[in-house]
Amino acid sequence: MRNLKNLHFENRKDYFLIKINRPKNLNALNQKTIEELILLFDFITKNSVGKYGIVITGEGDKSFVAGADIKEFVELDGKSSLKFCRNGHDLFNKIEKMHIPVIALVNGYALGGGCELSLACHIRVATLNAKFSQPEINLGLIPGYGGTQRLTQIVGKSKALEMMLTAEMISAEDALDYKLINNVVDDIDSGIKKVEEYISTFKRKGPNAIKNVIKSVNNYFDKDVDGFEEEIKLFIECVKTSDFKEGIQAFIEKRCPDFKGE
Ligand code: DAK
Repeated sequence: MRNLKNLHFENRKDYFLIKINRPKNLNALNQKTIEELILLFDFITKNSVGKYGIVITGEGDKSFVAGADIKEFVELDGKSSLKFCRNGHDLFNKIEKMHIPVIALVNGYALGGGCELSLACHIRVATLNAKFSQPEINLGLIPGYGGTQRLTQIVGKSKALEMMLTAEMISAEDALDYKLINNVVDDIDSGIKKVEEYISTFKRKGPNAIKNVIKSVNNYFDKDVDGFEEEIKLFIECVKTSDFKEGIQAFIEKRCPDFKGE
């Protein structure tokens, strides 16, 4: 993907690395960045052979994403905010539904829309200087990119309400305690090491099973879907793959499976 103004995109061995690249604005998510992310995730969806995950982080050592770009909201009205909401929801739903795992490597502020971006990812690794908050209430708003739903799903009603009603910033260690994140690491270098460990683990699994675990877990939160019934269908889908046969054969032969995604 070329011509990305606000994103740094790297095609690394086994995974894609995306950096939100507006360090002068603490990587605040303006509409242009959201549009670029939508295009990029569409591109990745069609070009992910040989990739086992996507890592999103922020440029610089201070901020993952310090929120939606507040400077764009000066003239916000009902009509424009609907468009903003839809764009953000489209992007974050896309991320949540990706067929390969998406990991947020939170390296500093994850505020408002930044916290919401991390919540849409499947795994969250945070550096010790990370700070999480949903401070929209300070602007007379509520989270507008799915945060009221995903934060509640992830940390439960009490903590979600506390975070959204107080706007307090919480440390990486508190976020771990709340189960908002999966791991805390010292700094960005250990963060990259940690996410690469995840990627190499995912590489050893069957891609169809990975995809169907993500789908099935997402179904739990979809009120229009019977997650149990869907699980049966997704299970049977896995049973029909060559990878399943390979998994069983490898177990019997006491060797590592060689999954091909078929
Ligand atoms: N938007 C725009 N610019 C931002 C920004 C943001 N969210 N956060 C920081 N910046 C800019 C600052 O304005 C400053 O720019 P200059 O003044 O140098 O031009 C530069 O980044 C460096 O920031 P500071 O000088 O403030 O840095 P400090 O270290 O002193 O402070 C800070 C760091 C993170 C504590 C502070 O920058 C801060 O409080 N930032 C704002 C945090 C925040 O409230 N974020 C927004 C959360 S609310 C919607 C959907 C979603 C949302 C809204 C609407 N619709 C669908 C309509 C979501 C809203 C949010 O995300």
